[in-house]
Amino acid sequence: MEEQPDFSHCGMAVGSVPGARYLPGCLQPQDQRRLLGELGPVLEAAPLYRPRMPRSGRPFSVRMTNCGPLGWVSDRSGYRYQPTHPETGKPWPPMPALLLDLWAALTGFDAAPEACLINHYDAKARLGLHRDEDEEDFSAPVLSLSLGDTALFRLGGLKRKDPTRSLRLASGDALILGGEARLAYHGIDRVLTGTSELVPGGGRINLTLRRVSRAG
Ligand code: MD3
Ligand code: FE
Repeated sequence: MEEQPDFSHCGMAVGSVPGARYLPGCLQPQDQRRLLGELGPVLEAAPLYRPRMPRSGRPFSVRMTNCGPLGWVSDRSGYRYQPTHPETGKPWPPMPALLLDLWAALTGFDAAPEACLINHYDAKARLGLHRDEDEEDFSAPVLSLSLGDTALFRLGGLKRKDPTRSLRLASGDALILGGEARLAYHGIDRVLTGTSELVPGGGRINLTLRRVSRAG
């Protein structure tokens, strides 16, 4: 395999728990366009759909899809990872090589990500405060990449009632959640529409790369 640059030491600490690293402007506009271009065929093979909340069946305001061997889904029966798209029944498309390279370069983690959740936010979309805890392995970090409109992101602590801080996630920003921050509460309060021209039709796309099963 080709030698990858190592950025795994970069990024500024954010929030009250150690292990969260924020890399504003990590992706240059040209990299952002390239990444969006690689998402085109992914979104064609695995269209964005609207998940539903467990039990209530209430629809999410965010539309989602996945790439990689596993995808995160939510429906009336709960949250889980599965190898197929819930509406097409087809396997999730593979993760673009660029994403695998960014994971290696930014996290330095020695096993490949298994799931890339693709979230699409329009003007009305929000994501309530939650923890990412449906994975089997919390020793791997989570990598988030933002494209398009800026989001008001909230990062808290390990308990729901811990103080939170607000951060603007703009197009090209990366966030790495490792260590204790892996289980920190977080959410998207809202998206500032019209702040980017990148995504056709407007809005924000967030990519969340995760390991699901125990590595090695
Ligand atoms: C902090 N997505 O898909 S990304 C999610 O912008 C999710 O779409 C948001 O939260 C989005 O689960 C936030 C930033 C993020 C991702 C994972 C985290 C922050 C995190 C895991 C632990 C702590
Ligand atoms: Fe999350």
